[in-house]
Amino acid sequence: MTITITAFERSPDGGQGMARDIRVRWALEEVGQPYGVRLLSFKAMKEPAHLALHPFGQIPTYQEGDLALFESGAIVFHIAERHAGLLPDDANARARAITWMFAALNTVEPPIVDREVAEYLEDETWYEQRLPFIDERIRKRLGELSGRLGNADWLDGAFSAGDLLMVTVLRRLEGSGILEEYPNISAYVARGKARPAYKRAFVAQLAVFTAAPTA
Ligand code: GTB
Repeated sequence: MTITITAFERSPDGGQGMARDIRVRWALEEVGQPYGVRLLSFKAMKEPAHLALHPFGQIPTYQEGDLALFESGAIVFHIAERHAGLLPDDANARARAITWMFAALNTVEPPIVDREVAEYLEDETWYEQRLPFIDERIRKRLGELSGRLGNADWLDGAFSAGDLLMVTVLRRLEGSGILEEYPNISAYVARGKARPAYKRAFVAQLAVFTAAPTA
């Protein structure tokens, strides 16, 4: 069955992997599933046709036959459940990998998103005052994550959907200088980005913005 996802027609980062369709693209590449992409303008995302798919008028969405999903974490989970390669077979190892998916989205991502909201959407003076407190919360989480990761390649045994989400969450800190304070986390993110499936996903997202316009 054909899989279609949605992504930004224009992204503020110009397709550098920050928009969350990168998670879905990466998961589909890891499991070897072809997919199509429907690009949306910011206006189209808020129109009834898209709101029927995504109640909050955002990307990414995922359609496969009569199944329509939204929320990048739920979509990655769905892909991981339906195809081999992103979740272990052993029931306990699988439960732990799913736990890391939730940890990435519910525990590590919130203070990182807070930083972006403060930087791009809030008053400048307010941002300068808040930044040290936000960064302290981020460093607390990264310190804990770094301690757990130690010298391991991945969070719990083989690469899983938990790592996929965690790497995309951590990537959001690139350019802040914070990741570099944790060499094992920086190496972990680099390992994720070095995976052939990630590279294919990245190139595909970037191509939306670099492809020559059609006449
Ligand atoms: N919880 C949802 C999920 O995980 O799917 C969040 C989805 C979401 O935030 N979507 C954003 C969106 O559609 C795009 S990813 N925003 C439009 C809107 O809300 O109106 C967030 C994002 C986009 C681009 C950059 N960038 O260019 O740097 C960074 C983050």
